[in-house]
Amino acid sequence: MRYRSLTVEQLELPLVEPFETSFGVELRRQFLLVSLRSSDGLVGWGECVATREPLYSEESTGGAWAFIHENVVPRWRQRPPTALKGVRDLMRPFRGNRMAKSAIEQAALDLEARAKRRALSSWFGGRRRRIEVGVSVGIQSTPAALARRVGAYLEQGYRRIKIKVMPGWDVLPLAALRRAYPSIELWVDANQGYPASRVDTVRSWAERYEIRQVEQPFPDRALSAHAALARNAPFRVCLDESVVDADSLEEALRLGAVQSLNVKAGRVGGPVAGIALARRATRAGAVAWVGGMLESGIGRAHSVALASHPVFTLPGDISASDRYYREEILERPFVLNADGTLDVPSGVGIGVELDPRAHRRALRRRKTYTLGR
Ligand code: OSB
Ligand code: MG
Repeated sequence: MRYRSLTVEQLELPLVEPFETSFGVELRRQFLLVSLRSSDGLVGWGECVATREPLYSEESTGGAWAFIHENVVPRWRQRPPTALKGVRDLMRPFRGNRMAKSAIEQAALDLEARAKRRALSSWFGGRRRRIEVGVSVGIQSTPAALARRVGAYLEQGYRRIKIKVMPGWDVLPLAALRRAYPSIELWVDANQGYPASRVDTVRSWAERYEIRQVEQPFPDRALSAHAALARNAPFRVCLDESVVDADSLEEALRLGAVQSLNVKAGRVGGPVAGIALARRATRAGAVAWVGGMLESGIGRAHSVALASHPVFTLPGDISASDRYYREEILERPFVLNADGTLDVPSGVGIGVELDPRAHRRALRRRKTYTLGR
C-alpha cells in the first residue's frame, strides 16, 4: 500500500435529543473523522469517538487532533509504513491516545479492504449478514418519561434495552419500567457513578428489578468491587471503562470482575485489539459484545463490521442512525429491521459512502497531511 495523504476533520452533529449519563449531558456530538488516501486514489475512513470534554475517559477531540498533528504525522513521515501492520507499529510506542489510534487504524483497515475489493466485515472473519442490536437510553426527566421513551423504542423493534443509571436515578425509574414492561430484557449502565462501597445497594435493586446485566457501576480502578458484586449474582457484571488493554482485562478476569465485556474499538486502541480482547474474554468464559459512543455513520459502519464477527454474542449498542441524528452524514443511513437487527453492508470496505452535502454541513475544520507520492 502506498499512502499518499492523511486528512483529519472535526465535525459536529446535533443529537435528536440530549444524551444524559452519570458523567454529563451531550446535546451535540463533536468528533473527528480520519481519512487515508492511497496513491491510486482510494480512500479509507475512520472515526475518533473522543468527546469535546474528557468526561467518559481522559481523551478529548482537541487532544486527539493534537496527538495526530504533533506525534503521528511526524513519525509517519520519518519512516513511512507500507501496510496496515506498519501503521499499527508506528503508533504502538505512544502511550494512551487509544481513540485517536483507533480512528487511524480504522481508516487503514477500510482502505486495505477497499484495495482488496472486499467487505471489511468478511475480511475480519465476520459471518453475519445482520447483527442484533439494542438501544442505550439516557437519563430522562421523570420515570414516566423514561417508560414512554422505552415504549417507543420497543415499538420500533429494539429487543434489548439498556438504561443509564446513577445514584438518585435507579430504583424509581427501574420500578416504573418493570411495571410497564414486566418481561423485557433490561440492562443498566452507571458509567462508574457509584462509589465502590455501594456493592450491596447496587445488588439489591439489580436483583429486585431482574436486571440481566449491570455495566460499570463502580470506578474503573475498583475491580474488586465489581468482583464482589459478581459473586453469586443472578446478573452479569459488565466492564466498559475498566478494560482498556490486555493487562486490565487479564486482571479483571483473574479477580472474577467481568462476565461480560463491552468492546469499543476506540476505548481499546482499535478494532484489531477489540477482537483480540473479545477472544480472550470468551476463552475465559465471559461474553463479549460491541458497545457504542454515539458514533456518526462512519464509526457506526465500523461497529457493524466488528459486530458481524462471531466472537460477539450479545446485541450491541449500535442503534439505527435516526436514534441519534436527524441528519446522518451517510448516503444511506442505518435503518432498524423489524426483528431488531441492522444489515451488515455488503459493499467494499465499511460499505458506506458519505453524503457530500450532509458531510459539508457538519464539517468544522479540516487539515490534510501529505505522506508520500
Ligand atoms: O458507557 O456505553 C457507554 C455513550 C457515550 C459514552 C459512553 C457510553 C455510551 C452509550 C451509548 O451507552 C451507546 C450508543 O452509542 O448507542
Ligand atoms: Mg458503558
